[in-house]
Amino acid sequence: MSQQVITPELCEWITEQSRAGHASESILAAMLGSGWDEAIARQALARTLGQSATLTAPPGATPGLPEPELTRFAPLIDAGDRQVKVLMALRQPRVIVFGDLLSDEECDGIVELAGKRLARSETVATGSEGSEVNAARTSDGMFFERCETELICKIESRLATLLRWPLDHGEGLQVLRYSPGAEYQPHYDYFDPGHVSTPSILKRGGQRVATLVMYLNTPTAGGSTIFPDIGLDVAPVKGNAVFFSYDRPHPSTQTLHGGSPVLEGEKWVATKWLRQGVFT
Ligand code: PD2
Ligand code: ZN
Repeated sequence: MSQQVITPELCEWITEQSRAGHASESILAAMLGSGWDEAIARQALARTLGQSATLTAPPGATPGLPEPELTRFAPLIDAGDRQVKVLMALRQPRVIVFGDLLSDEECDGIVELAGKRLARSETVATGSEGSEVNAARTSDGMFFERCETELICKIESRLATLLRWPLDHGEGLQVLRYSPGAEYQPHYDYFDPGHVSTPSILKRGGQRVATLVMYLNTPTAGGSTIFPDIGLDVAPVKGNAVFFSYDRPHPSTQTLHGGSPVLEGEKWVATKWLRQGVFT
């Protein structure tokens, strides 16, 4: 097949298959058998049947979600090499604010390492594959490789213990620097199941299922992490972090969040995104 287009007839056929009781994976298999490109087929499924059609976990995915041990709600959690404070925990959506997750020296060490490699942040391109500079995200950023340095590796091991999620299910740490006026407008961190580039992104460990934003400094004013659906503002405080998880790539998770404009001083954060399976 050359130019493959998602027509109303195709969507109707998918709906019929689904009504007849075929699982989305079998419909996908039938489409691949007829010569459809996998990315387009998955997009057509997502568009017709909704996000749940593309929720299939990759082979070897860890069941459940990252989640710290909070059953006793002790004020401190043992994260292996550090006792981490629990400052706030919301069940639905799951949002937890941690205190003292990183020491001042660790924050300064990450800023020092990342500072030399910053470039204007990009987001997934709106209509095509790849990434692009976006007015909604006016920070500068960079990515570390997983376990790129001893410091990064030590922190990633701590996060794996704290969140009870394997280290190799995490993307490399992303560091962002916001100058005064910079912001990150509200968005979801999961990959949009209807976006053209999502099928290829999902090959590297499946969907994102949780986010941890760690604050590497305390801006003088502004820069809180906001959750508009639930009216929550998290103050950026050096060494603290906000964690949230999402069990499906859908707005009903209420995980819309953003970085409000920095009013005075700079804001530095390190973000760890966790995937369903091994991130390659
Ligand atoms: O810097 C933040 O507060 C922030 C807000 C929203 C970071 C992210 N998203 C992110 O890194 O995904
Ligand atoms: Zn985000």
